[in-house]
Amino acid sequence: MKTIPHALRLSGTEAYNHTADKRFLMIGERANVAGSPQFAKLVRAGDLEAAVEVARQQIGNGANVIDICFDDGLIDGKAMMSRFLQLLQGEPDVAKVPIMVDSSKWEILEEGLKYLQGKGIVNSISLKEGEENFKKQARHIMKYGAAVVVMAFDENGQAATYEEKVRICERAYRILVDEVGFNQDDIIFDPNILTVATGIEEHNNYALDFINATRWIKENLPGAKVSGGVSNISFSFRGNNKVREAMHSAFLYHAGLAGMDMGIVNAGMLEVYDEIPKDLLEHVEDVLLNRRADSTERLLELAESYKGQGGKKVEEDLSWRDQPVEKRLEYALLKGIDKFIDEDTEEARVKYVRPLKVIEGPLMDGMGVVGDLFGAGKMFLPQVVKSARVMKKAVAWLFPFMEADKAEYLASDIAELKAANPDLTDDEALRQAERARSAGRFLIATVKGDVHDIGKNIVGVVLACNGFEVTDMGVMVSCDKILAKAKEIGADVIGLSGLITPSLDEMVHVAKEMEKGGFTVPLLVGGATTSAAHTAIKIAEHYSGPVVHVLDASRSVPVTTSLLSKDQKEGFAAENREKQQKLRDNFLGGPKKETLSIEAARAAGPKLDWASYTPPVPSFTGTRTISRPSLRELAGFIDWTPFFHAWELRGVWDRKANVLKTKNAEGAAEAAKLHQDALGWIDRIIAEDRFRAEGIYGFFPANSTGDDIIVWTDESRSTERTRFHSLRQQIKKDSGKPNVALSDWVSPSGKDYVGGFVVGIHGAHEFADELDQQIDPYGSIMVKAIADRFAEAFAEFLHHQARVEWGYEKEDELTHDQLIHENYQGIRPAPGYPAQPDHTEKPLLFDLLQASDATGVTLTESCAMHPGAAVCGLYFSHPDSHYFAISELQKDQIEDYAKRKGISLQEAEKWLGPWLGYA
Ligand code: B12
Repeated sequence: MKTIPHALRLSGTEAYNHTADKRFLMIGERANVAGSPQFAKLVRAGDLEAAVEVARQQIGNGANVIDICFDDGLIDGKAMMSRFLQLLQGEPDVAKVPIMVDSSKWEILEEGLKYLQGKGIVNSISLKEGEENFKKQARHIMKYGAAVVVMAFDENGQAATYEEKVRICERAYRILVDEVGFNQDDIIFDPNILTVATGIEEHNNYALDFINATRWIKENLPGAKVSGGVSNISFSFRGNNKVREAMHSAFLYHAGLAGMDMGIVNAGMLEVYDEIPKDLLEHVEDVLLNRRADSTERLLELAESYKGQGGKKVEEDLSWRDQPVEKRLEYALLKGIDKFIDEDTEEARVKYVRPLKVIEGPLMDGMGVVGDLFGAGKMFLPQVVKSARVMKKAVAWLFPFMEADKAEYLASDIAELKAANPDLTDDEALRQAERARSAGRFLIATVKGDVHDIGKNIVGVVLACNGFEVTDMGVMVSCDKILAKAKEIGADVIGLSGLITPSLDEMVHVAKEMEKGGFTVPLLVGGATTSAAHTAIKIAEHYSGPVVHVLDASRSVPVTTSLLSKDQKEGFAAENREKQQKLRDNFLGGPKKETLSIEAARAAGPKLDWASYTPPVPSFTGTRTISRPSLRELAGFIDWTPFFHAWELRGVWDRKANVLKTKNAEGAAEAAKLHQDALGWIDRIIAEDRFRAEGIYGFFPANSTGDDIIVWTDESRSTERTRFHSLRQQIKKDSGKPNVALSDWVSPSGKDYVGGFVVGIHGAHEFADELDQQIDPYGSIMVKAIADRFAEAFAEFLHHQARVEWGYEKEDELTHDQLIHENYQGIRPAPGYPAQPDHTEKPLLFDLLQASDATGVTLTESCAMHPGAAVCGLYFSHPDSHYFAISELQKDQIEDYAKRKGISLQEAEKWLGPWLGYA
């Protein structure tokens, strides 16, 4: 009898046998919405013919198998899989090759199996949800006769190390072969190719772990094949194709020697192994094979010389290394170079004998230069934060030496103090000695109920750069914790930060408690929602020490320096008090804007012709959850301008030219660098799966009644499900423009609807914490700033989707630019924004959408959202709807509003404090 040799046997309409004589099996990666934005766009636009063309091109480029994936929050993956596979069957030159149906959702894979012609591959299943599920799925695949990709994942997560990979693959193999009866030739393992050279030590062995696991699988699990997504390996070098291509080829070379059979590969990004320049190959292999402790740094350094140089190497200018150590430290601080910082700091330590002298001497001198240049607008915040990283690293190097030294110098300082004042206790002398050695102790925290910290973190870094000892207590810190800590460390200044209005009340509370507790140290107030006026009128009067509002990080240094300087302190505090008195006088006695009674304001509202208006009807009512949409896709919706503002680079980002439009040419150059860096971070975030985007949106039958919006349980519009409340402008207008409220744009009696949404980006805080531990304040701030951009981008992307579902916008009608600049019909006002400043409308929205269960986004007691990178709001479709601002609210409206909401007047006044037009 003839025996058929073992091989992975696949087919489309034609057979493809991956026999031993065949080389690497190439899986085309471009017909995958997760990996190819172009393919995703075509599919979403319903242009399936062009999408089929993408598959066809893959075959032309040498792919043996086509990977097809529709995992995208906005695509009905199941329906699209069947439709697309059926379409492919009608294209003989495409249908001839085997197909890999790819999804993380079982129901999509199941659907794909029904429509696979010939013998394809299912990508993938795993032990993630336990053995029973795994077996059930494997049996189902076997029934259809397909091969299977098994990811090295189990109930505890993804296999990263060699041991985990081997253990999980062996376990899966034994179940498949021994218990399920799966053909061993049809089993393909994907032991996870993970990114190397990330700067995190645990990642250094990732490539070698994959290669070794491959070898083990091929030697110990008969018939099994090994596959993987190759481009993951090189994500750290995004933007540097020369290095990436070299990494892919070298990786495939070594993984191939170990027995790797196939991979998802972009054939256009492969260098011929033998043609990789020798020094590059050596550095790349050092990284991949983890041959040296400093291989990442060395490759990063070499990579610089291949950037945009068409592969040609340029010599790095190291002439600054010939200067004396003080100048080298200054140069490193100015340029943010940490490559030589340990050796230079050590040299200085030996030279200066005492470690503290190095800090007080060359390091502080260097930071002084940085501070001066920053103050003069010649250095930009991103550069300063990079300098801070170098400073922190130098201090970390000195720390163990300082600990040893501290006891000694303090003892001599204490002796001196006691000689001058024999009555001092030991404790007091120690405290004074420690304090004398610090420029000042600054305690900073984001107040209770608030989760925002980018602004606070920037202030902390900038103050630390200027020699202050900063203790950062993090976010959501209660008043008693702040005050206890201030006492414990002997804080010289307390700084409070807050982004949303409810935080203002918490700041008032802290001021009152400071007064009660007998504090005298200055209180600094900052954050987007704070203002000089509010600080003067509401906070300062409760505390007799100086209370100063600080606009931004640059100003935090001179303010703190003045407040801690013996000579300037009194003068500065007196001037501040005077300014605050003027603000109070203006508020109480200054000219008031003319306002209308709430009745008159309503009468001056817009007159819409509801009788001849037919509201658009959304394609569904109720909610839809969008779980983990592609971050690549969301990145296309990022509005970069606020990102630069967070880094104190003012201007407007031009998306087409990729430049910050600003009069300051140096600022524009810095912004361009920062943007490149941010793109690199986005790649890393995606490659390492750091962020998880979760969102929900929905539409509901609704009608207005006065200034309220009733949301009905169903189309019968008889039972109220919930009610949103809006506030009306009360300032008298001479322009003839109406006094608007959000409810004006919902029909009082027609078949109208409102929508709502909540989106959040999880994972940024955790990643930033990790970076903080690695002494990377730049990375930490960067990651949070990017998460905020993704939250906004997600909100924009979802609003676009909502308008399409609502039927008054087409999928491709507007460009990304138009979307970002809000050139569309309808609005998405967020509770807290100027059109409805009351944050307590958020719990109503969350309840209506059941948003916390669906997205993991929760509300704090101050109605801030957790995680911080989150946005929520309502959708209005009316063509006249627009954004506006509420101010000078009068007591008659607040009384009416409180009644409508079923809360007390005081409660309403508390939440709307800054918008009240009466004292
Ligand atoms: C970007 C942005 C966001 C980002 C997050 C920003 C962040 N992480 O800080 C995202 C998109 C996630 C967001 C969401 C929301 N936002 Co918002 N957002 C902004 C925006 C446009 C810029 C804020 C910013 O990042 N600035 C850059 C940073 C670096 O500046 P900063 O925080 O102000 O800090 C600087 C200074 O204030 C100062 N500083 C800060 N703290 C301290 C502390 C001390 C001691 C000192 C000395 C100095 C200091 O120095 C810092 C560095 O220079 C502002 C509008 C504006 N122009 O300010 C609205 C704004 C802050 N947002 C607002 C609102 C309402 C919201 C939402 C509630 C909307 C919603 N319903 O979804 C949510 C709330 C999110 C949550 N988790 O609860 C309101 C807040 C006002 C209010 N009524 O409460 C604002 C003012 C917009 C507005 N005009 O109404 N927002």
